Amino acid sequence: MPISTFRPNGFPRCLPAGLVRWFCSRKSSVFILSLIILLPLSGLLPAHAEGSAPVMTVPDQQAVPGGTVLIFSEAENNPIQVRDPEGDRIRLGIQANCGVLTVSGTTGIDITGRDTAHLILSGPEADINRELNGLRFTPFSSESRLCRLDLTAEDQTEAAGVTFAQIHVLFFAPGGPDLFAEEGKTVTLTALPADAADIVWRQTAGRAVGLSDAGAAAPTFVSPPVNTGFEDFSFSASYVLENSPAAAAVTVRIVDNGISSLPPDVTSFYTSDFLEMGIRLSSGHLTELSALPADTVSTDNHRPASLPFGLVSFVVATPRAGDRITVEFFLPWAASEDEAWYKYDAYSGWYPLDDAEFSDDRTRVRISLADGGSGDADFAVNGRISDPSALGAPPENSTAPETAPGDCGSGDGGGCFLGRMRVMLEQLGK
Ligand SMILES: [Ca+2]
Ligand SMILES: [Ca+2]
Ligand SMILES: [Ca+2]
Repeated sequence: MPISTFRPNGFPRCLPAGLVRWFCSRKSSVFILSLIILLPLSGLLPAHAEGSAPVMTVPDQQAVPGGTVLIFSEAENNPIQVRDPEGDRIRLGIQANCGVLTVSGTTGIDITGRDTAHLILSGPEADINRELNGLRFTPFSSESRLCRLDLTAEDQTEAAGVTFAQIHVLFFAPGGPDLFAEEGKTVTLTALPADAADIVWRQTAGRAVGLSDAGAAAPTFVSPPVNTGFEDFSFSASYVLENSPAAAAVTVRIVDNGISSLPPDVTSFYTSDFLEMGIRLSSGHLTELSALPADTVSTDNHRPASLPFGLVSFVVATPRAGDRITVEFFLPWAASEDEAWYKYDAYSGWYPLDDAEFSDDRTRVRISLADGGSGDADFAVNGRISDPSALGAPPENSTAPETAPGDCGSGDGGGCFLGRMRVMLEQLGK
């Protein structure tokens, strides 16, 4: 599973106090043009012709002390690069929502907006990449906040469309809390030594959040909705180490992810293509949440023709073992009439959830899941529901899967369920 907390650039992998272990999530990603994204803009963009649009490679989320200049470069291990498949001239735009951008200008290519929030570079691919290697981003203030860089790349020679990418930059106030995380992400509290025993975690400040397991060495929670810059959440743990009582404390600062259009009780997050989505539970609490790229599961077995928002994977702690809950997803845009909510498992392949309920405008969808029942990927009555699923369009020229979910048969002693779980978790990289 991608880990979604941040290790600030230049910080040691473990803080001196040993309270928190920082993780970095997966490295550079390539964000390919989405025709669906372009549809609303079709009147503004040139028609697709021969040739291909440029492709960008951007670093994963960045976390740096507020007020410092963030440099994107190969030396800093966070370069931004762009490539056109035909080697055509490129026009690259970068827009920042909370600071200014500049490049050295040594290549002599066309540059507009130096030292502003909207920088545009036009020229040959090699020169643009030379300018990007050392791109400087200076935030307006030293506050803790999440900033966004929106990138667009166009082929200047061919009318081949536009590629989009986005980089999140988490600026944090120096001397602040132990851990920073973005709203709508899985946060792991890793304050304790490996041989700690008799652990009891409790929350000491901030709005109440639910930990995955108050007796675990490294419990998780999903950062709740924040629409006011940031909020702090503090936790303490008592434990026994080598027969002696010990204690630890962690404060986590959750920073607004920039999504404020959803109701206040909806946990918002970005899909793997940076589309805005939300999730709300009828009861229980989220302890893990990940938005995964659509190709995380590559199997073709009844695969939907498209998975426009990628996969959403989450774990819910239910109030009681065996509980049934309703999970409501808030979609980036209205689902079309033929799209359905799909689940995947390695035995049945992809299958639509027949009881998924869409709102009248099809911008929301509700699914019902039971701990230990159909739709719970851990197949156990254990107070946790684990669910990877996605919005999808029906596969072309395909019949429905013959094996319905949860139909392993009553006499298989659980081996079928365990096999399904094992293969599916392997495929999801858990
Ligand atoms: Ca091209
Ligand atoms: Ca927000
Ligand atoms: Ca379960």
